[in-house]
Amino acid sequence: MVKKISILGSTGSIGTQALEVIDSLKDKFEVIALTAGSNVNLLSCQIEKYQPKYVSVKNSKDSEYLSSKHPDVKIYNGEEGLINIADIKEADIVLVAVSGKIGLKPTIEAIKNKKDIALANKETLVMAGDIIMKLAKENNVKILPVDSEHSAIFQCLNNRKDLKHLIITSSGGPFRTWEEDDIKNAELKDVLNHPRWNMGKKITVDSATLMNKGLEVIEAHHLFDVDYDDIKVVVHPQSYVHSAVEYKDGSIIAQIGRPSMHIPIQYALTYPDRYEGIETESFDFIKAAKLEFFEPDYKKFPSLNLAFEAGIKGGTYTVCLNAANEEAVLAFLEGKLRFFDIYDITKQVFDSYISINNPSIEQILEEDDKIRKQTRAIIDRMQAVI
Ligand code: MN3
Repeated sequence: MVKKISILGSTGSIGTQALEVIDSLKDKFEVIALTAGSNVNLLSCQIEKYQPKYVSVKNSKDSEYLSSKHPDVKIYNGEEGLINIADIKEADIVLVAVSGKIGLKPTIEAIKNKKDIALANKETLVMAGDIIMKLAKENNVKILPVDSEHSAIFQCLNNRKDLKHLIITSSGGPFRTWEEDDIKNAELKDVLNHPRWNMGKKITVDSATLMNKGLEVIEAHHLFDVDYDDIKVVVHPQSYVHSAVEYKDGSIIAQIGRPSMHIPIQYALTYPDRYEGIETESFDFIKAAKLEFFEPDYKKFPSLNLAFEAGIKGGTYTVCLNAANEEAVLAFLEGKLRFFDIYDITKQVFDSYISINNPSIEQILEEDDKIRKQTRAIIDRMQAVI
């Protein structure tokens, strides 16, 4: 059977790698829709190559341009365009690979339309995990994780009722072996020099603070319905063990492989089947030789603790964590903040935050807006002082 796929965010890191996976499995997929932000040139090339029926871009000027270039394709724009794409009846699966809160509403729409979701967007579960998982259950929709750690757990977890722990691995990021004082003064180029994974800039900064791991803990809590007390983070610099589950009887099942995003992306798209795709070279246990595991250093990387705290507190605390952190990361990428300010500002906003219990999607988005404004105001005041 050919699976019809819509890709939200086709020009980003996950989107382009998903299309590489699809290239290697041509007879398995038909690309029905593509969406992108503002990378119109790449999107136009993708339209030519994959001939989707539907496309959406961020602004109307770009959609007019693309319509003139590709008159046979229905081209939408804006947030509404993304919702229209999520609504397409023909699609079997929707890959949500946009980054940021823009992914939230289209994901909900696609779930309501009973489309399986390959989920690469972190914000969806961090901001609205309770709502999303409940909706998926009601609509009998599968949420297939794309992130390597969650894909690993998904592959290992065949017996939820006898689960004891989730073990989420972390490479430790670029500062694993650095001294605390050196980390405080780390520069952008040090931060962007991730040892194992090649990713977008925002997530690379999050990997350096270990906030990325914290957000992944929150995602795992929702995806697999596991208490925070039963989620352990283990630093594993080689990144071969992508995560593991421990059962009541003491058995631990881990998913192991070379660090490549193609494998988890492919599994989310082809689930429950497996095919020979791009990554044909086997993992070599002998060459790998050494697998190391360490306890995370919560003192050097306090963001990880803050994420656990937000998750345990629940409500809109995770919305606060996510929004404040993202604004601080963006300011760091713009050269407005030092590396350690990212945590300090996030913590400051978080500590003064009052959460809403059982929020609606509208409330979540309102809180997100409010927290971002507040965070930016703090950052601007710091600029004024400097
Ligand atoms: Mn990950």
